[in-house]
Amino acid sequence: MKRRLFAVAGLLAAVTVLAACGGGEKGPSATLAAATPTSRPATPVPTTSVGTPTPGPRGTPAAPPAPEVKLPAGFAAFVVAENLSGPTSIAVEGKGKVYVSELGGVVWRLRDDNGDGVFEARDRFVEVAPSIDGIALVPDGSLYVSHTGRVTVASAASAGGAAASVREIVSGLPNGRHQNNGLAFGPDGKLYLTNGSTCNDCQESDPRSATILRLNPDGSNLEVFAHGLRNPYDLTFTPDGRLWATDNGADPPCATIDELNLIEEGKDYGWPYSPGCDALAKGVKPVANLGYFTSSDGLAYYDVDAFPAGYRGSFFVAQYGANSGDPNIGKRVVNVKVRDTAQGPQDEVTDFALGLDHPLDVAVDQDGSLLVADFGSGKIYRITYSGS
Ligand SMILES: [Ca+2]
Ligand SMILES: [Ca+2]
Ligand SMILES: [Ca+2]
Repeated sequence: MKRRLFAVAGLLAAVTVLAACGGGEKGPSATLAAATPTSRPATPVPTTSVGTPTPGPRGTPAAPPAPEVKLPAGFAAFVVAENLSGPTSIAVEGKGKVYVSELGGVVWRLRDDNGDGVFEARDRFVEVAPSIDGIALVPDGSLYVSHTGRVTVASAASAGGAAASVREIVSGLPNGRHQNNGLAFGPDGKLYLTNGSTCNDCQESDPRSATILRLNPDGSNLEVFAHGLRNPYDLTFTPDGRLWATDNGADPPCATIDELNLIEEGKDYGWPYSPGCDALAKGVKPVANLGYFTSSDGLAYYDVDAFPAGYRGSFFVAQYGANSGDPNIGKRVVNVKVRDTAQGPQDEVTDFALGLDHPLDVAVDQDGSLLVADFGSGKIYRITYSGS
């Protein structure tokens, strides 16, 4: 394990700070955690997602339970894939197939061919230039890959499991301390892409920095959809057509909270926050306060009923954690319930899965279980609910 982590660290050093961000960059030192995350598209966009989850069998995976993961009563976690080198993002295809990206540039297509809930096989689907921080599937089986400054499309897997062809549709996006991360298709058929700031706290010169971008699926007509987002990481549409995104708050000296935001066209989400360092002082206020230095990254909307009723219509957020190493910050998955009121969306954030080692993405699988990509351990966990 350590050896593999060192390998990842070496890779990250090579990729430099371009990868840094989402997360772990919150502390003062440029450690492995600092140079890591940045991630993920998610899930249930009914009109566009191949992997739109539907309720299904709720069997327990044929894997040993993972007691290190602490969950609410009735839930259990299982390791269903491992030995991944810094998994950053998950996209569910369905029928036992899941794509997982590694920071270094490889995307694997994990297969559960015997339907026991464990991915016992994997195909090397495609390799692109590092660092991958988001992937999204479209119904024809093509996979959109977000990696430093670029978006690459890999067409559906051939018989051997590899992508049949690869083409780059976007290049030259501004990047630096952060880069382009998660991506998702909207109900309008457009591609939405997060693009982080080039710095911790500065005035950007390129209007595409610190934004959510919108573009055509072929890469044309790229435009700024929303701005003032320091490092928007993952985003997802809910069935009502609204767009939501996580955003990583600033490091000291202008430390600000991580956020869940409701993203609307043309709106300013407030960053940079100095002078004053108040994330609530200007721009659209966040829907949820996800805490200081948590590196709130991967985002999934839970719209099925395999979990108890209270979870339907809520969000799960993977919190990578602080690069200060403080185990009490992040390193967990939180659940965010959002309720619409006359005063706007009101939130309730609660811990869901503790004991993780730098989780970066979450995705709802076809059977309603929750998959977690744990960057630090190189594992994919499946979280199920049995009620007992
Ligand atoms: Ca995601
Ligand atoms: Ca299996
Ligand atoms: Ca904000």
